[in-house]
Amino acid sequence: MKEERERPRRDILKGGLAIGGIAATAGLPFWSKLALAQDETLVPFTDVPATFAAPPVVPGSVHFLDTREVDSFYTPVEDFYIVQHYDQPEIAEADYRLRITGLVDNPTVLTLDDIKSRPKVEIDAGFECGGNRPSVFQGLIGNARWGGTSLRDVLLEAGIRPEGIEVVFYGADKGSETIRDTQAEQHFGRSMHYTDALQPDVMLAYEMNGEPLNLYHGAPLRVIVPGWYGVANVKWLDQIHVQDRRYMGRFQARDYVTLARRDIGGVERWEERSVTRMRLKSSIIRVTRGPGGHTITGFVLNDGTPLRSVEIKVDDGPWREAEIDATSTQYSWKLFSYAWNDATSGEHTIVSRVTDANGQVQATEAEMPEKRTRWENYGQFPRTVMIS
Ligand SMILES: Nc1nc2c(c(=O)[nH]1)N[C@H]1C(S)=C(S)[C@@H](COP(=O)(O)O)O[C@H]1N2
Ligand SMILES: [Mo]
Repeated sequence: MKEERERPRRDILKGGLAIGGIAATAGLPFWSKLALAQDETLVPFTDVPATFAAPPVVPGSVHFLDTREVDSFYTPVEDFYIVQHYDQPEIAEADYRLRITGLVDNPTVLTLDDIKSRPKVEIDAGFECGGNRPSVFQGLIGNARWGGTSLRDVLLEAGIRPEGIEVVFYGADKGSETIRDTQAEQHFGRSMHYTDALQPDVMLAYEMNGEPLNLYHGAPLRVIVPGWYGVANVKWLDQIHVQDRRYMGRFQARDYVTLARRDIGGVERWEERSVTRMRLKSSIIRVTRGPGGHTITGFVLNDGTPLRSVEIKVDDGPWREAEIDATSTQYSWKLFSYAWNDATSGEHTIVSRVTDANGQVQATEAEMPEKRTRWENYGQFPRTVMIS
């Protein structure tokens, strides 16, 4: 628990630059190099069609960001991607209730004030939609500082009974689902094994980058599971239910399910597996040109395992090490930059790969197990740029 609220770093950065008036970026922290200086320009990707544009934030629809424009450690709330599968319910704070039900010793109903009066925690967490992919140039991403309270403490007070193994999170948003010939109204729901739900970093968040959570991101309360794909972060949370068996809702058991060829105890099978922890992934998102040369920037997301390196390859050249933002935290995204000082004019293919502290290396798409669904796209993502 943090005693004092820290301001998001981008605010500090703005203030610092205004007062300091520092001209060069040398000596400044990594993230301050991201904002384009006057003498810097974006180098065009030739793999991005001229017509490509990030959709505006419109009520009820999906939004992804233009990753070429990422220029801060914290994604501004107005740029952060938005995904939901049903409606966007508007919940009056005064009417809000969080029900904790099922196999608990103390079933509870909490108001927003009850939740806010609990000890506050803040955590930097970046995540991507499990459906993030090259066709949107990885725009279903964001990194924010989340403020809220510990889910673990709430669950411990409710007292999960010995037979309670599955913790289900329900959102207030609803839609109609058809299963065979039956139609039923359903609320968005996701579940976790109780050992995952009791991990100390899982939180009930009511703030994003120091502001109250807005409608699009799940006001007034959502789950944040650091290190997991976005789908775990249930928005408009209004019930937590503990049960003694698997939850079978659509977004747990049928959708957000990866179908991939795997070795199952020595037998090769098509395995269906729910999207959970983020897989080790890096991607290049922008190239800039300044007086000193070119800079390649990208991001890394994973489950929180420390990283060993990020490397860049230009055309058929060797892998060369990039610099990882040293101020990144365990569950934030990790931005990286590479000083591409020997760029020659013409079109080039550039790609990144990340290696974690366990020696796991981000593979190429061709090296990965055969996969039949769009979920969990984490192979290397080659980009093409034109150097003038
Ligand atoms: N209640 C509810 N929560 C939800 C969803 C939803 O449809 N309903 N979508 C999930 C998915 S698939 C993602 S990727 C994230 C997106 O969170 P964001 O819109 O704040 O970026 O929310 C998750 N939480
Ligand atoms: Mo998602």
